[in-house]
Amino acid sequence: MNFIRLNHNPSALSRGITFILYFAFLSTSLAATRVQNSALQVKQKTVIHQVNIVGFKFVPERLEVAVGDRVTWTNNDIAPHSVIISQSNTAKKGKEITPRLEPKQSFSFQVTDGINYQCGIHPSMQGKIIIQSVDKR
Ligand SMILES: [Cu+2]
Repeated sequence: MNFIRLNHNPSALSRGITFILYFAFLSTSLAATRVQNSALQVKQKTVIHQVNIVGFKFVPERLEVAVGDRVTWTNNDIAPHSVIISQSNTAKKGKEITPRLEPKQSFSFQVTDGINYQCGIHPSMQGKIIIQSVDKR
């Protein structure tokens, strides 16, 4: 009797297989989507802009970045320098972005908004970080 009942139920079995195959396909698709998303996040995390400090200048003086990018200042000069927010941003004027950087030292900073900055030791050294629009990337 049991044997007959099993034979009479092939559609339930095939429905089960179909379900398993569908589930396997769905998990694979979801996994692929997750890999793409994490690749995108890694790509966004790795954007680091370099500012060279040389000849009592920030090079480049003007830098376009996206929010979340990093800027690394490296002192390749003979004198110590630092980076502070300049007087044009009254709310954060004088706020330290990097500590005092001796020759060959560098410091990395994650950008949250546009800033005008200057050297904390030599105020005539000026630089600017501008937030670029997302569609320009
Ligand atoms: Cu300086």
